[in-house]
Amino acid sequence: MAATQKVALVTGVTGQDGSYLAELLLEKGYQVHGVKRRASSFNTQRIDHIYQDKHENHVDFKLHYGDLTDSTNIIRIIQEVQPDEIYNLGAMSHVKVSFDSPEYVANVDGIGTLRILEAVRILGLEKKTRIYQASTSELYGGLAENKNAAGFYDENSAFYPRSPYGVAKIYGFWITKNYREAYDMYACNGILFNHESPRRGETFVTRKITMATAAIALGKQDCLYLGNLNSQRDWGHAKDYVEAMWRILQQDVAEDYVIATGVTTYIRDFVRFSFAEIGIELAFEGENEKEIAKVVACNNPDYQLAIGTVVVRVDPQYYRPTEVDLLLGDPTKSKTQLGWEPQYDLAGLVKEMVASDLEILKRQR
Ligand code: NDP
Ligand code: GDR
Repeated sequence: MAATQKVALVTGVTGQDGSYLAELLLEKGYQVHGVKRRASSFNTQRIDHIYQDKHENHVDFKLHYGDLTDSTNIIRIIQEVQPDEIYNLGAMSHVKVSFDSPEYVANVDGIGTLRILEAVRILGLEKKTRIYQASTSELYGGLAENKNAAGFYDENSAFYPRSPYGVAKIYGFWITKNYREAYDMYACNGILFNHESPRRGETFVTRKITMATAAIALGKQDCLYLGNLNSQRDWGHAKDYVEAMWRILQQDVAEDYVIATGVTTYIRDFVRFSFAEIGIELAFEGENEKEIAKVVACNNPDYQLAIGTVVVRVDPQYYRPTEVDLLLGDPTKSKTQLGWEPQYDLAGLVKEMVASDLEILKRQR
């Protein structure tokens, strides 16, 4: 390792963001250590392309088995790695699933953050190691009265989480801020709004939609069942958002930042945009559980669907006990202070996701 080479530790490296962040840090010349969980089947698909054989002379990407529920393991890894930067991305990140396993999500997403901060303190690395905490727009809970005068959520908006996930993440947010203030640690929250990519987990709504678009086009699926089509999300591209994470840790002063696009879109419209990518025009009709989407035009000779075919239905099993209706973030601070500028818009994101899912499904054929 070169004398000046920076060392980063990434929890959640096998996830969507962890994989893009690891790529970015390697490009920037870092030595990157990732924490992966032991699983009974392979869980490294997103990082296999950057894996380096341990037997090679110079290895910049290393994996460690670990779990955010295990303090001793976290302390040992941090002691061994002596990181300049820790990106705590590991989490049970599915909002709907958090209603089914609320205690687990509190342990991983809430107390897991404390375990990282305490490990750094126990090891006396407070002045060496900078910490990024993956906070989320779910902290705001979509409460209308908490938006700023312009109608956006920003760094000063009040929180009102609406799920066990959001409540666990609010602990992570405050404990990060508290350690910064109490022990003068460089520890920051990135309050990231939804961000997606071809590597998004298949049960999150965008990927579920783009996968189904491809599967329906190729005749592998008849209908896509979704939950609440009326919620609105501020969707960006994960590649842009990991760049913001890195920038947050390169400032002179540790602060918290909102990362968002400033544009919000209905789930229903994401469905429309996704099918439009393969030349299929949809019309929605009906309300609530009875809402459906039908094909009204088919402009692609490769993907012929009969006019009138119902391709989307609502299944209330996907509704959440409490929903976040609308998220819209104000990225002014991150743009001015971090110089962060996203490269993708929603159209580019949808295009890339649909193309990738078509490729994947065609290969499987
Ligand atoms: P993913 O769900 O794709 O990845 C989560 C990662 O955390 C995976 O590597 C997973 O491992 C790991 N993980 C889960 N449980 C544990 C545990 N007990 N100990 C250690 N690691 C664990 O999430 P994203 O990449 O989309 O998100 C990254 C982070 O950013 C998360 O903290 C998420 O809550 C937060 N966030 C995400 C946003 C988004 O829109 N994507 C927006 C705002 C915040 P495995 O692969 O084994 O399951
Ligand atoms: P979210 O993302 O809850 O915002 O959390 P998700 O894609 O799961 O849901 C977005 C919205 O779509 C509605 N929806 C459905 N959602 C899923 N998953 N499946 C469906 O079938 C479906 N139908 C409608 C949901 O009700 C919701 O309103 C994501 C995660 O990445 C979090 O970790 C992160 O913190 C936040 O984004 C910001």
